[in-house]
Amino acid sequence: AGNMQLPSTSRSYIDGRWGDTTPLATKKKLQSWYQLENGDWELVNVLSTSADETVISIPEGKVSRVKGESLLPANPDILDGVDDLMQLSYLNEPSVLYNLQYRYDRDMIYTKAGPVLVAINPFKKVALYGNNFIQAYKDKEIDSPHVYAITDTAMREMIRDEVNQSIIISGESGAGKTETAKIAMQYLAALGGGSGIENEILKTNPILEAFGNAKTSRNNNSSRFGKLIEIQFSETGKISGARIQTCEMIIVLSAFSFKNYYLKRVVQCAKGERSYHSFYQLCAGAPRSLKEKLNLQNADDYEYLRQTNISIDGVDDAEDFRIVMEALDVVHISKENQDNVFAMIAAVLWLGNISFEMIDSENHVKPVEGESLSTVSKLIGCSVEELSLALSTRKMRVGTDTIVQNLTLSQAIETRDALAKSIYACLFDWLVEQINKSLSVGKRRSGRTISILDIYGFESFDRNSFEQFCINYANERLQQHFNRHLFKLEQEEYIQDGIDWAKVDFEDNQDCLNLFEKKPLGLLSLLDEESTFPNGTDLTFAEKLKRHLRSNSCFKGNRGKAFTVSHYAGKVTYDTTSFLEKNRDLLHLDSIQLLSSCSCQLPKIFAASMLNQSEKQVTGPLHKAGGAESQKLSVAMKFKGQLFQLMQRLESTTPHFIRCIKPNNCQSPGKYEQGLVLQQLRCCGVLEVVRISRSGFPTRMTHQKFARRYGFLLLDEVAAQDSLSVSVAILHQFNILPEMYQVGYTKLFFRTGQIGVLEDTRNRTLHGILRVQSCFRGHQA
Ligand code: AOV
Ligand code: MG
Repeated sequence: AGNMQLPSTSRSYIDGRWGDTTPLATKKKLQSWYQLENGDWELVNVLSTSADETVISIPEGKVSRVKGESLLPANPDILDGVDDLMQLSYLNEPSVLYNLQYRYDRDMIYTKAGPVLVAINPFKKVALYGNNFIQAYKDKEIDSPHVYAITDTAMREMIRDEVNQSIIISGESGAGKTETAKIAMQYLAALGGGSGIENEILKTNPILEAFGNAKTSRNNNSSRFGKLIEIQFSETGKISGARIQTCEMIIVLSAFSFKNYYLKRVVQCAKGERSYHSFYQLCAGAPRSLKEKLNLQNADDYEYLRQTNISIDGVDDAEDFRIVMEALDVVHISKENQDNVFAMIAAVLWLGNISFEMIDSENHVKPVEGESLSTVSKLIGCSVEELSLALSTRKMRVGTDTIVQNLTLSQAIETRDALAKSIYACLFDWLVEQINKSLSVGKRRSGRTISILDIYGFESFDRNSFEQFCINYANERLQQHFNRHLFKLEQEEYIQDGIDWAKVDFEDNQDCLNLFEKKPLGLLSLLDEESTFPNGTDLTFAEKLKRHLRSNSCFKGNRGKAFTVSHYAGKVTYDTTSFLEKNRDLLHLDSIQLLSSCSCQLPKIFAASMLNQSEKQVTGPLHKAGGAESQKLSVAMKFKGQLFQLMQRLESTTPHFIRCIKPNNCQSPGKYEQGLVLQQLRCCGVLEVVRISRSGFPTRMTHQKFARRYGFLLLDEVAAQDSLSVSVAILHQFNILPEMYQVGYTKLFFRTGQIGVLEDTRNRTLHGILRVQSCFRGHQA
């Protein structure tokens, strides 16, 4: 069979060009990278090299003598700004950094790293989007890396392989994930357009952002929830590519909201941050009639909001409110329901203004009667007395008796804030549910889907709490998904198919995941156990961890209440302060009962969903002796459950990865900080991916599929009709170079880019055939 590659051929695909760490002294290259004291790399000219020193000239003309090892080879000028890092001859860190910066300086914010798209946040408008670009990417007139391009690939693969796709977007806070997700949605909306649903899909963004985003110190529009948007397409013909316009789109949103702890910002904000946009938008933008109906004041009249700056530079909350209202119309949220939503926001704000007064010498309190109390009761639909009672007492069951206990000031404030947070949390979930209902009304649930995941990236701060603990755990799982997909599966598949492939080591983070998930001695189990102990404290929790997890290599106990986890992206030290409280997520039963007795519709729905949740998890907290609190599933366990569901959904898809990079910490355009970028590239495994992808065969197809797909392009009859022979004949006819592919037992393996040539020919030929057929039909008629 000619020059067919036999599976047993022994070759090393890691060519000599991986000389990243080869000391320069052994090379003849004239330009190299020299690391400055601040850690940045600079391009220098090499004047001479000898066995123990190298003479270089730095751009300002200074000449230095340095050790050969301190230099790394630079790529030739001709490779400046290549659009796939895989094309670089030298893949050392400075070369990658330089290439990305070269492009970034020219507003080319997207670069491929093998199969992964790297996106660097421009922090300004760049002329890369809109209908002309969408059309150009669709018609393949442009092939430079872009969110549009990767989305187009997902679309084509969905149709070609009949497999669901996912676009997984990750990166640090402020790196551009949410914007990137919107750009991908824009592309899908444009391609799947026609039915009007595409506009509805896009309008979900301003709504979700109003209710789920807030200003943080790192991002003025930071998403405080993760979201998975599943867009459904109707069945399409088997012929790929052409007819995607007819696709019907249905959106299924899953918002992974971080209930309790992120909701803290409803009632309390840190310096330089703000609560959720929706509060400020309502105060600034509500029309007069709505203002009167809700007894709305200015934002700085509300205790929950006045703790920090009310406005954000360059943001017009009143205008944004109009956009949200319009969007609510577009996604068919009725005017009545819109008013209900606004009433709930106002109720939360007014709750914060309720203050308390002493009623006895034992520190017991009751709410001060007045505007705040009466407005809240009106907004949720209960009497002032009922509200007052719910905020100042707690019913306890002792045996068969119920006793009423008065609350102290701190208990009352905690009860009030917990109620505010739960109302807001329920409101967000309810809204997502309404949007989902409205967007999938009467639509078929068959066909394939593309899911877009926009989820908080790895976080490591000076002080890390329960929030970071959960977020980083989620990222650990996603990283495993990424690793598995790109490295493990790849390698296993080569081996399984008899392809000889130099083994490549890759980071496996299973140990760290075990640290979190192992039962009964893992971080999550131990946290839950301690949360249920009445005497458990943050300190006893920390001590427990140190006692049981000492032997795990990813764990280190620190002094006092802290512990350190070695994550794939680096070490993070967590402070256990408030861990137990945040994990318990208690809401007083009295508050739920209050909501369920309200005459307004939403509070009743919220109460039902809270009860539903708690009853499912713990049998009858209502009937337990002394059970005055509704014990829900712990936050960490709920989070783990959601995460597993998410991973399960992703497992069955072909993933496409976009890694967003933040070039500076000041949200300003044009500033590219090498150190910051490098750290992120390392965190998300981009460098590793390039190395592995280039040395392997990322594209693969079964013999059958290959023969079926391209067989009709064969010019000569093939003697044997089995798919292997047909495949080999195709490879020959198209002169695919032997080093560009391998033939396995069941599959063909190709190096990056090879299958594109065949696909183009196939598409051109198919279009030719279709044109001939339609001419022929026209002729007949
Ligand atoms: P994030 O989603 O990754 O952070 P965003 O998508 O909100 O980050 O981006 C932060 C800001 O960067 C946006 O508000 C824009 O001003 C700017 N930006 C991002 N991408 C682009 C782009 N392609 N073109 C122009 N500006 C852009 V967080 O949600 O905080 O993790 O929780
Ligand atoms: Mg975001």
